[in-house]
Amino acid sequence: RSALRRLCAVPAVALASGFPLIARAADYTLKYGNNLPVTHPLNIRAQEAAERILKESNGRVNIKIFPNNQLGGDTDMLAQVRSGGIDFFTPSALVIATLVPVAAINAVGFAFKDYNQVWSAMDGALGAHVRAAIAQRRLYAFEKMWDNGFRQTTSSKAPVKSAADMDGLKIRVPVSSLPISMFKGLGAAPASLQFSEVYSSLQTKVVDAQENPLPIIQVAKLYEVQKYCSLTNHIWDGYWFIANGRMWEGLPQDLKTVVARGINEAGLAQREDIKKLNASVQSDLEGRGLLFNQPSADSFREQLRSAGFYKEWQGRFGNEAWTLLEQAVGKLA
Ligand code: X2X
Repeated sequence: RSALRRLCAVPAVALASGFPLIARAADYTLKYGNNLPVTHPLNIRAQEAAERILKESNGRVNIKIFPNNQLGGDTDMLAQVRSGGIDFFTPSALVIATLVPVAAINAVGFAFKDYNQVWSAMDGALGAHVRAAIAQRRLYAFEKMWDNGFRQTTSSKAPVKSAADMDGLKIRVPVSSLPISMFKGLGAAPASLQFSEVYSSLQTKVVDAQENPLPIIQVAKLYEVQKYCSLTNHIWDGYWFIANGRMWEGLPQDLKTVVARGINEAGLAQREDIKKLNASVQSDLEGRGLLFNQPSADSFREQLRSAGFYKEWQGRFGNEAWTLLEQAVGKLA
């Protein structure tokens, strides 16, 4: 044992004496898990952020990325970031809402009209309200949310042209109560599944439909197992970049500054990537065989109103959060 320890001590001694050939091990080796393929802009920008942070911290902070559900599905990663098994995670607002219910507020059906409304709300008072609620669970949410996008509906059966076409539709939704309630309100038969299960559940016809932003449909190759894409724009969804609270509190202030700057600025660049992608992704997916249609939002909104969806969720989120949402998007119900 002590011989082993002496052996291990050699590099440290060499380092202390300025031995130039041995790289300094990082003070903080931090694990970041996410649910998306490496080709998604979230992973491309996160990789850049990790490289920048390594450099600007002079090698002291080394963030290792585990993409594509390598560490388990969203439910597992949420548990791991709470326990400290991993240090960072990017849950969608829908996913972190299983722990912090008010986080689903940006996903209220047909609330946001466009990205101007989205970013002014999420970078402003509504986002601050959600971040404070996340902090209550001893998780630190970085200031800038990353973009997932406006969610669209795909199916192997038929296009969704109006709310009536949702009737009985077997559609996968994330593990989260808001989309379950919303799709039930629309008359569909939603099933909660983690993203790690989506491709195979569509392939084996456990479900016929799913809903996700176009960039995800592209990078996860969902066009291989779906035929129709209806541009329903029913939910705007984003990713909160969160850190384990104990890890974050223990990080020295100078490193907090480097890490937060790296992550927040990468998030802003990632928003731009999605914006650019949005201009070309539909024609790419058409080329891969998806058939598109663009239904009007009216019948969906009407159906949700008459099902009492908005009233119910106003009650569940509470008046403070609901007022912040309506200040950003106008009256909803
Ligand atoms: O699970 C999904 O559908 C995804 C990838 O959009 C989320 O992370 C919520």
